[in-house]
Amino acid sequence: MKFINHCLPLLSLMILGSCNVKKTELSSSLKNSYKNDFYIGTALSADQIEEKDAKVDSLICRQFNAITAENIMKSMFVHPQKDKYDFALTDKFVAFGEKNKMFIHGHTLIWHSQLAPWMEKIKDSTEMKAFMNDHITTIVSKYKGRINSWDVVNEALNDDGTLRKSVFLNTLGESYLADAFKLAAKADPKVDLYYNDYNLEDPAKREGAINLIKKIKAAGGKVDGIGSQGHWNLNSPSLEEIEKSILAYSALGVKVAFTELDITVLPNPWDLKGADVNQKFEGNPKMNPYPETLPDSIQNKLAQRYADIFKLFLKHKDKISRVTFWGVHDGQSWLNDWPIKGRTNYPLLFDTKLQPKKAYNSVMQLKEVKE
Ligand code: 9MR
Repeated sequence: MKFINHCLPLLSLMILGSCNVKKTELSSSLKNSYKNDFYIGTALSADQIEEKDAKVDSLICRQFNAITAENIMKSMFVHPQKDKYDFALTDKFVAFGEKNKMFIHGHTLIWHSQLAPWMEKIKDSTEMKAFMNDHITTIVSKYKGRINSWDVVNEALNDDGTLRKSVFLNTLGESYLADAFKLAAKADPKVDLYYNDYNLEDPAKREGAINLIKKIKAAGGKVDGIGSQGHWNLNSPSLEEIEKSILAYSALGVKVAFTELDITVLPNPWDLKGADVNQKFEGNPKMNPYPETLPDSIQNKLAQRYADIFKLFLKHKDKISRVTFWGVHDGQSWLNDWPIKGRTNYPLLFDTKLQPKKAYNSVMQLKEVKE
């Protein structure tokens, strides 16, 4: 009898074919603790989508109930040639989410970066319109009813709130924004459509984003949410600005998601007066102060920062649909290579050995105290 009881959860998981996570482990997890508040997501690398490492796989399934593809859905990978799409990995990504009953977010349809070389050559409006039409319609239709939300347009704004002079703006003018949202809604009328960007807590960019959403809506586009990326640091943006942004975006009648959350603990070369941001920083130990381990003092600061942020998120949980971390663990973070290559950063809740950090405990404790 004992044996049967012990094995049942595992057996049922094996039958379902989802990740190998014991029920006892599930009870103490981010996704479980926050299940009544908002989705807790993570960005997956190609290897993680392919389930190459069983330990990482089990951590993903245990802790997260929403997924975003960190790179493989970007246009250069999914649409490498004009008449050729490559859905091999995107199919696996969607299957992974379905198998594990996760919320599946598509990132991203219209973005000036990581374009395929053939797209960068598009110079006139007729060709660009044809590209947008084909790209959005093909991808969104393919996953209709299976992908739960899309970043339709990514990073269309400059930091001062004006429109970025991207290849899309240059060829099509402002109308490309509403058109992108219309095309996506036509391909899947039920899927949630987001505008996604970084620095959306800065007052000037916030104003720009508010105007952008209003304009898209006025032109007949369906916008369901704003994705604030949340590539933050230990001191900024301030909680006040984050809160103002949640309130301002939600007042537009859209959902607010934090879509790429991570917190750098390393010095930023742009804060150095007169510094030239280039290779010169490489190999400079001052810019990579914690190559082996993170000192307790900074570990504690990171934990406090995450606690403050999640406390605020919980205060506004009625407005927040999802909080997604940009990666599963510190070892995979893009922040190890940006803005300087080859540093050691500590921006997430799990360390390179997949162990929960103090920051994980502080995020979990917020729920334990209350319940
Ligand atoms: O994390 C992604 C990194 O692996 C890629 O090299 C990079 C290419 O531009 O994109 C990173 O993800 C970005 C995301 O798609 C959009 N917002 C900013 C993210 C960090 O650069």
